[in-house]
Amino acid sequence: MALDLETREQLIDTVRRFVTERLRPLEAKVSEDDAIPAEVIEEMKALGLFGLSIPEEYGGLDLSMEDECLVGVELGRTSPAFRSAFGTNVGIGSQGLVMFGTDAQKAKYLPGVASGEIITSFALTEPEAGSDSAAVQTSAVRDGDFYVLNGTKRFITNANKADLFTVMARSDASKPGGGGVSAFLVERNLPGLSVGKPEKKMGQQGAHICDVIFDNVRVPVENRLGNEGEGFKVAMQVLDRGRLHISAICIGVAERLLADCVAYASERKQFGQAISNFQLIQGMIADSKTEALVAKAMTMESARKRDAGHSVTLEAAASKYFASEMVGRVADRAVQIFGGAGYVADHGIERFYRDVRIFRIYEGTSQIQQVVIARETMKRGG
Ligand code: COS
Repeated sequence: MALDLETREQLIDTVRRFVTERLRPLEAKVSEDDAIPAEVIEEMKALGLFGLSIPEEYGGLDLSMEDECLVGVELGRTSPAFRSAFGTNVGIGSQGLVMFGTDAQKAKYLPGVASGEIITSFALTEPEAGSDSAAVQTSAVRDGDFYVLNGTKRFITNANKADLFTVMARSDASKPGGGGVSAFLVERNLPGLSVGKPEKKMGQQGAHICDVIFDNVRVPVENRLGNEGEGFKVAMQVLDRGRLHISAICIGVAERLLADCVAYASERKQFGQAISNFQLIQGMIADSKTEALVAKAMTMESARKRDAGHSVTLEAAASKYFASEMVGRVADRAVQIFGGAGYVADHGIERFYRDVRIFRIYEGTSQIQQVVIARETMKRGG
């Protein structure tokens, strides 16, 4: 649902203040501790951040894609690990259920998802199915009123905190591609489900990814999401949406880094004057600003197109491709503008440089976005 302008401004203002006053002062601590303080998570719940995209009837804010992206830009102005805490509930962990769930499934889970009482997670990737996500090997064999799941999922965001997984598993072994895959809502406490240790990562400390192992996990038939064999399409449509959300976060990070660069360059003196007076510094600021504006324009336009009911497979891939590559360049220039101060940990610039690297990889690598963009462009004839 699109918010009226006043409510939208109020929401954005509230999120901006929360980010500035509450989250930014904790960036270094969260990175060091590799954890977000429990009281901050509670404040996020109270603000409704876990339910940004969940329909109002289940207790969420039911934001349109455009409004979610505008909020995403605000959330991007701090360490991306904070967003990750509720990012799966807003995006890939909940949207299969929102788009394809039955009324009974929605009534059972969505109120808890919206409030943050239920943490969700999206389990598609496997050791042998990364970019080639239609190649999932986790099996789901029908046994009466249950499916029995066996296999391993890899790099699953928030798996260590999750109560509910959307799992893509092969329910028809005779069909090797996406057509043999079904989606399931799998509760964490089912016997046979275990979660590995969080991986040690390059960046985004405070956000966690783990293996999820299924050892004869019996999932009730009523927890299948959509029809048998529709799981791959569920996953792809969830990702179409998720890619717009990630684009918005990339834009927010770029805007944050630009503000940091401008502040630093105005204050840092060399050759007897602020380095912001030098045109070679200005050139880097101009390039970063221009690219951030381009990413914002295309992401918001794509979000509005999705809100109008159109397919945005191409536009979401193009937005994510451009925005994630863009923020990589912006972070690189930020290190350059800060110089030695950007390379040491004190200003947090090197942390952002590491944090943004994953944006070019998860929810589809840049190369996969190129594949999707090219295919869709050829389908559309240009
Ligand atoms: N929306 C709806 N349906 C879609 C779709 C989309 N965005 N993308 C694909 N499909 C459908 C296709 O229409 C096709 O249906 P039919 O069999 O009825 O024709 C089916 O799904 C198979 O699609 P396709 O042939 O394109 O599958 P491929 O295996 O060739 O390629 C890619 C799929 C590479 C695009 C996909 O695997 C992908 O996005 N990989 C990256 C996965 C990813 O983002 N992983 C990150 C993990 S989650 S953090």
